[in-house]
Amino acid sequence: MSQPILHHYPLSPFAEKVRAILGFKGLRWTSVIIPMIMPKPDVTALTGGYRKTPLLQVGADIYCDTALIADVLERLAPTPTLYPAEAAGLTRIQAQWADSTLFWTAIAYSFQPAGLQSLFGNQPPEHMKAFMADRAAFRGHNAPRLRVPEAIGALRLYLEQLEAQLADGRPWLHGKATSLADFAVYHPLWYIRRQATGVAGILGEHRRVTAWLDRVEALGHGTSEKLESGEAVALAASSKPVSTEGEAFLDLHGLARGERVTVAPTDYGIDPVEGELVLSRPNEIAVRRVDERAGEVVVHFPRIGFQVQKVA
Ligand SMILES: N[C@@H](CCC(=O)N[C@@H](CS)C(=O)NCC(=O)O)C(=O)O
Repeated sequence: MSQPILHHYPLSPFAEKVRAILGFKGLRWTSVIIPMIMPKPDVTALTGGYRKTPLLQVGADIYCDTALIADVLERLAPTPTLYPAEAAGLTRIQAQWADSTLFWTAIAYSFQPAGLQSLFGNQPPEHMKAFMADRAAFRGHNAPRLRVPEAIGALRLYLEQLEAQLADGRPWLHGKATSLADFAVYHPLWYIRRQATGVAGILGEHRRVTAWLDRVEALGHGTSEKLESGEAVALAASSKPVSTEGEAFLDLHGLARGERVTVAPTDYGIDPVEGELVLSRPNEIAVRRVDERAGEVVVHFPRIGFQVQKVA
């Protein structure tokens, strides 16, 4: 199997979650830097419409959403595992909470005036305007919207709860072994930590949490080499997707393998991807599509958080 390619940009929290998992697993990977806002022509050539960050590409297979990307990296490098026995079940549940509730709380908290200043302070004002307009469209009406006082109140409580989770001196959130929850809880707090002291200071009041954040950061990002996004599209075009023939097919929609469908996130950034449904596992769905530039690709999604619709 070829080296995994991460499509990402430095400031993306969800990308940081994957970079840290790559570091934990000690993997070699290829880094493709993509734009922070639309348009992203090379991303959509690969996905057919999905625009969220990050994406993982392995040849002509494109994996969307970090919940699935974590499982793919686990398949590529089973040890060290993201799912140790002592954390079984709970680690995925805490990760789901962190990727939704904690993430949107951290975003609302970071977008207070002092946070925006430290994120965009040294860039031209048009840049922040374009970013805010892009994200308003991206969020639509479904992403949670907290005002700053509610975000501060919630964040304080969540940090206290995490501090309590670490109170017995355990190094990782679920005990002696690192698990998926460590990476999912880390990335929203990493985003806050990068900001000016006034904003990031809320973390310093929680000593066990900050020591744990240091431990996750110390795992690093593995070893990467750079590639241009156009070259990644060409690489997809010259590769063949992994065959899905003969895989058990879980039918929840009254659909047969090969039917034309759209797959779209149910929360925000809901741009649909159209193709032939070629994979339907309990935890993963995938469509095959043919793109002018990327050729035949299979685009994979986790089941949770996505909806499948038959194309009329
Ligand atoms: N559920 C998705 C969430 C990804 C997400 O919201 N990513 C943000 C960046 S951290 C994003 O896509 N922002 C808009 C963009 O990059 O165009 C995942 O786990 O990958």
